[in-house]
Amino acid sequence: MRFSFAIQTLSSDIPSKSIKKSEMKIYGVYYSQLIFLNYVLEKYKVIRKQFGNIQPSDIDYFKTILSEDRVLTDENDVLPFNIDWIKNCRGQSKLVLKPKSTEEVSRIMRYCNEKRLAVCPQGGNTGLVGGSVPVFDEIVLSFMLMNKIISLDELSGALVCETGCVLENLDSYVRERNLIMPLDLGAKGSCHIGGNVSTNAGGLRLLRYGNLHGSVLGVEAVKADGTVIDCLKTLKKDNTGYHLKHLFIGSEGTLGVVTKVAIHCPALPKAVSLGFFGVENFEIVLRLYASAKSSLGEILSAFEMADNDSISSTVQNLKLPNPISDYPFYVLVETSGSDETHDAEKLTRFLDKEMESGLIIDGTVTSEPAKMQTIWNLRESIAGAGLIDGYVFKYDVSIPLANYYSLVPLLRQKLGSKAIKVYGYGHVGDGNIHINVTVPKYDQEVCSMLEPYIFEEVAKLNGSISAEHGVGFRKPHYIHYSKDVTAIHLMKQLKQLMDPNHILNPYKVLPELT
Ligand code: FAD
Ligand code: 2HG
Ligand code: ZN
Repeated sequence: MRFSFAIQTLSSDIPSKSIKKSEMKIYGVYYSQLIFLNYVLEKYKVIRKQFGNIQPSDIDYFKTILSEDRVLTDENDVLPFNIDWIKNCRGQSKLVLKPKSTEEVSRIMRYCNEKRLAVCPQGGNTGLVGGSVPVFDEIVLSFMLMNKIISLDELSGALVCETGCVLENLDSYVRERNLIMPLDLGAKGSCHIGGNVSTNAGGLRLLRYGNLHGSVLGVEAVKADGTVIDCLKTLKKDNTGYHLKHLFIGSEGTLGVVTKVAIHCPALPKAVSLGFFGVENFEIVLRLYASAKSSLGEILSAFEMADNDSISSTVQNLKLPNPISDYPFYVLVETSGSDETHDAEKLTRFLDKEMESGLIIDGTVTSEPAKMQTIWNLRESIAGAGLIDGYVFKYDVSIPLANYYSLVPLLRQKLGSKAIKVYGYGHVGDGNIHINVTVPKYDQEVCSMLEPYIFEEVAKLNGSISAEHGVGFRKPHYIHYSKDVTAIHLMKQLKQLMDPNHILNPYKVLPELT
């Protein structure tokens, strides 16, 4: 089992009512240090739309649907739901609702639609593009209490569960029954399956099991007007008309609220081995990928890379061990199969061959769970390590492999001493690189040097400005770098059809709707 990145849960950090604001901590950071987040609206120059304002009578109505303890209005209780994981976005919501059933979600949505009250659906709040937190006073609809497993067909692997189940809990549950979840990510200890579906999360197993458009068998969702859409099938094949479930996969809470998920869980691999290698340059990373695909074939389950700054920052900032010495680039290769001796031998043969060829300078191969965990933990912790430096500009792009790493040196040159570090790491097997730029604190000048420059460069290279984290609040005005005007128009028409009052997750995904 891999470690989770140590993300504090929302509830553990919620301050008690008696505590002074200056002493309050959100995600382990003092409130006073979060004051800069007040500037989020100024930073992004967004204007509140003509939604209704929450009245005391609305709160009273919600209390008739939910028990009183599931209607949060106290400023201290609501604050953590307003702040995103990278502390870039801070909303101003005054109300958090915690439904326990689809019926409650439906009644809430019907009422909000009638009153034109805007809603921000929130899962584990680990999203990295500001989509999970309100911008103004949208009502936060939190799914943390919708966390029941409904059924598991151990033969077909079809798992049906409520939207707020934490990914890691689901993985532990199905592992006990010789299955695994088809996705895995560093945020697994906190993210919800509904959040994963709503973002079409990728992660570390995508190379092997494909993306959620393939693994999700069905969803139940609630439309903006409260209508429950039942597409909760567990069949692998069902060609009766339009595949509506896909509308909810990756639409980031703008087309509907996902309330239940049916997902296909593959068989638990009997043998897993992991290699961690040091190499001289990025060209070699690509040559190793080609070689791994051909030598390891069907047992290759992950091929990840990280540059030196990614690993050294993580080692230094989080005091984690690096099992090998210092190298310009690192490659992580995982195999998953059914025969331990055969699979480990294959990986060792690959290592021997490529050490002899000179592509790999140093490396370690292991099948020991504790050692594999140490290596995965190092890789998964890169995302959070940069936050220790102050603030991180995060870009999540896919670029055809020949130019996969090309933006990192370009950005280093462009930013010079304005950045503490610029580093690149990611899912080579999926053509997805994460570029992180760390600075002491959020800086508008650095932001303007990065955006839209980075998106222009990605477009020139025929890439996508978001490979897995989505568009959220941070990128709607850049979506045209990856979507043609006709596609954006159709997306707007779909939004109009599904949510005519635009109350669901406003200011997110789509550029200005009017
Ligand atoms: P949230 O952050 O709460 O919400 C994300 C979006 O989905 C928001 O727009 C929200 O409105 C919407 N939403 C949430 N629940 C629902 C619902 N039930 N119905 C409708 N809309 C909803 N992402 C990857 O793809 N791959 C990775 O490898 C990866 N690694 C990560 C590692 C770390 C350490 C962190 C912090 C994040 C990582 N992420 C990764 C990003 C993030 O974890 C994923 O996007 C995840 O799927 C979000 O799930 P969540 O439950 O936290 O959703
Ligand atoms: C990962 O692959 C995540 O580690 C997070 O997608 C990437 O934080 C990031 O930039
Ligand atoms: Zn990723």
